[in-house]
Amino acid sequence: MKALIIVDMQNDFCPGGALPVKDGNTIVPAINDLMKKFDMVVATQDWHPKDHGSFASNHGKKSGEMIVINGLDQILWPDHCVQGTQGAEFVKGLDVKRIARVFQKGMDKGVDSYSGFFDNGHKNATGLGDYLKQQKVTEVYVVGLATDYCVKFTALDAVGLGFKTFLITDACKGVELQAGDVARAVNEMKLKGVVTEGADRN
Ligand code: VGL
Ligand code: ZN
Repeated sequence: MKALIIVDMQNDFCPGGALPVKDGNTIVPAINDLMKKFDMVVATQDWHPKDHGSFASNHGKKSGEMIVINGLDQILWPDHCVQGTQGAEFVKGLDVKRIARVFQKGMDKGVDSYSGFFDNGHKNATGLGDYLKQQKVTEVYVVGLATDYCVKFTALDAVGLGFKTFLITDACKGVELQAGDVARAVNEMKLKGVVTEGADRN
């Protein structure tokens, strides 16, 4: 069984949002088309409390600065995807009725959670891995936002959990804080066993 994992297709990661990924909204049609080809579609949702430790505003610092939280390096971000806000909602036009289950992440203010499977300290699981295994999923296809953060860590954890893992490159977009971040993320995923392909695969 194959599953499509849609990562963080939320208003705050799209143009006009709090942490916008350039052209983030433009992959919605490609993702909607892909959903029709999968029997199993799941999604992740970044879902932070207002006092989340990844928010620069909670430390009197600027976004982009680095700090250490509970022993883990943390890039500080603008406030984004606050639980229950419009910015945390799935982006308009996404065919949400095809999503079987949504896995929320980033609720613990003391640790960020880029991957849809585990927090950044790999201490707590969201339930996504167990769910996919219960559903007899062996192959996962990862799409969404952002290639160089949540998509990357979701794909790497999928490999670590033993799923055959594909990245559909033209249904992802990256933050690109530093020029080249997306290319580096894709290379790292490939080196660690993720197979990359285009959305026109069949
Ligand atoms: C993300 C930064 C902070 C992402 C989430 O979805 O890639 N990036 N929180
Ligand atoms: Zn976040």
